[in-house]
Amino acid sequence: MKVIVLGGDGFCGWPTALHLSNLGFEIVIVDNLSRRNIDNELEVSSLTPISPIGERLKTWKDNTGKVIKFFNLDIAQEYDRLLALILAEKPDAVVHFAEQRAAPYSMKSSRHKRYTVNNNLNATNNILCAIVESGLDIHLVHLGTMGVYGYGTAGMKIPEGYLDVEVVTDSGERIQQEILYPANPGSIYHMTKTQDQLFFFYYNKNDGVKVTDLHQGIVWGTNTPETLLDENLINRFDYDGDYGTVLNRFLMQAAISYPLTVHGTGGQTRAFIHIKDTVRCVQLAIENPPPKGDRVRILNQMTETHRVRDLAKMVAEMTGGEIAYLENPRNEAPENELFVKNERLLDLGLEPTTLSQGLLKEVTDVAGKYSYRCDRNKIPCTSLWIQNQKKHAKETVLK
Ligand code: NAD
Ligand code: USQ
Repeated sequence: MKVIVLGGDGFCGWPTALHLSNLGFEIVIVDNLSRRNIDNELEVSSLTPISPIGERLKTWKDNTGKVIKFFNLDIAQEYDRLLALILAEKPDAVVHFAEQRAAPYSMKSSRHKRYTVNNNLNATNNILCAIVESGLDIHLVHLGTMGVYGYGTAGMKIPEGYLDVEVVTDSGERIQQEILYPANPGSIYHMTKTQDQLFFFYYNKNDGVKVTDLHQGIVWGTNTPETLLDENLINRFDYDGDYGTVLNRFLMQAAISYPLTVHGTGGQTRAFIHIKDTVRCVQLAIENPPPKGDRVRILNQMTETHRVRDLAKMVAEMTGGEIAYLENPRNEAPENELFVKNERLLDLGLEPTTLSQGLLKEVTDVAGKYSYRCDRNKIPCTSLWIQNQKKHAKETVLK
């Protein structure tokens, strides 16, 4: 089976490409290396020393004998090259990771908002257009986010994509309907993911494109068995205030005795999944495509939910670290409950890696080992959600 991995040089895409290659899938990576360029823009580096893509692929071949092809291509801008690649490679599936994925980065300025919208929406539309124009029966597997739902529920479990509703007509008749769960994005980045959903809905309805949308929670951890084969294969570990996600940030902060940066009261509850489970979920999604003619299949790709302050306490107790409760730079509910249905991936065979199994190992094996590479100045979250907060911040700096 041949799979094109769009965004295959990134945090989720790289270990997924190796995992699938190891299983015998024929893999083609497409990436414009924009994530590496954003590191240059922000003047930060992954905590782990990631090798150039050419070095990564050579090391993989040297270690396993398996060849992964690579094309440097901007899927949001270079439609003709994308179409030509699809026609030449004729993949059975395309996995789409290639979007700007950090909420704080998307909120930094108008330029960052516009880049995120242009990049993400054009990327998704282009790949769907190219699949249709190719005339090939390709299964598109997209990495969406739990954030499309917002994080509040009326006490119910968030269903896997679709919500049963009942409407009452003027004549009093009760009609049952199934609708996409109402979108409730919390950042410009999350908004692009809610719009991706409508692209999938439309191209599936109009052109019969087979789509699986994986609504993934926050990914934690770093490595998979494949990325551990050689230091040149190591996965990236983002810890900075824009790209670092909460649990990996806490693990790194604990490793360098930096007070854990809890936003507000830390009452935000979020969904989590280990990177080892991400790659397995993508495999399960590829191996179980929806039948031709079925609607978009949506799976909630998460294994646990946790409150941010509970995570901070867990990490602090494990490592003897301190917690700092900071003013929240984001515009989000200070406290929320979160209940999520995730039976469909479990039914396909996912066996979750839990926090209790992997947390301490991650602190020592990765965060501790590479802590010498950390730039402490890059830890604070400086991207503010509200414009007048920004004005205020500028004035404060000027004083
Ligand atoms: P990442 O930024 O590490 O990887 C994305 C990759 O896509 C990068 O290598 C980047 O260079 C590439 N890319 C971006 N725009 C491109 C374009 N126009 N053309 C070609 N390549 C392009 O992000 P990640 O953490 O690996 O996330 C991958 C996907 O998973 C994203 O869509 C993200 O929304 C989703 N996701 C991530 C997480 C998480 O915690 N990391 C959680 C839920 C969902
Ligand atoms: N937070 C802290 N301290 C920090 C960093 C974050 O308290 O140092 C808080 C944030 O305020 C937020 C929560 O932790 O309430 C999660 O923040 P995050 O940066 O870990 O995650 P988020 O911005 O939601 O984005 C990440 C990925 C994104 C993915 C999303 C899945 O970057 O690509 O879509 O997780 S989900 O959260 O389920 O929508």
